[in-house]
Amino acid sequence: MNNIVLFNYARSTAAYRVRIALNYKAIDARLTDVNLLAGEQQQSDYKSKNAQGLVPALETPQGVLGQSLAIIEWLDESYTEAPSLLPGDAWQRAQIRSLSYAIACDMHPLNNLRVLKYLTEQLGQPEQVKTSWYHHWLAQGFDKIEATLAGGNYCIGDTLTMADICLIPQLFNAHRFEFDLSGYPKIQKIEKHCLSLSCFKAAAPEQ
Ligand SMILES: N[C@@H](CCC(=O)N[C@@H](CS)C(=O)NCC(=O)O)C(=O)O
Repeated sequence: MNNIVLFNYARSTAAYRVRIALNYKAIDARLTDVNLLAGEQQQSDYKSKNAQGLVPALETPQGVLGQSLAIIEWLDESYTEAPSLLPGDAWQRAQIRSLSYAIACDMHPLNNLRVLKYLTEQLGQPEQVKTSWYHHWLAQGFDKIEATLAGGNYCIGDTLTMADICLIPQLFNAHRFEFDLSGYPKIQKIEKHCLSLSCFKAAAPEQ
């Protein structure tokens, strides 16, 4: 399968997830940048492709798909020659989804660009309130994740899964906002290991 295009923004946590998945599955995709700070995600030529007006979106031979976890699962099911990002039996796959959703559905939405902008621009809150909001919700999320981890190199089991793909970009974001991660040794261990892997290195926003 070819003709895959990722609508991407380097510092987008959700797009970073998909870049890691593409690298891990060795899928050749073209990256097209959507400049979030310039508001390109709201412009009609992008919204005609992805009505959700967010990145990432993936152009496939079947159409354009939004939502990073839907994209990752579609890639996983469509490119079966590469190792699965949801390996194991039904219980293990459910655990992978549970952790992935804890990050992507519970943590990330509270701290993304449009929510933070609403706090400062519409509600008139100063930067320190924004930072306090941001750190509060990160701590809530990371506390729960740390408590569920076994202490290995990966979130679930002994191989890379969609859960690690959700965790590492969320940590990138936490570092960006100077969140103190010293109280999370199991999370830090996974981060150190994953960041040594080429699929993570090549997907990093600095790249
Ligand atoms: N649940 C969505 C979240 C997508 C999302 O919030 N993307 C952010 C960047 S990380 C975005 O496009 N923000 C633009 C905006 O808020 O206007 C996913 O996982 O793909």
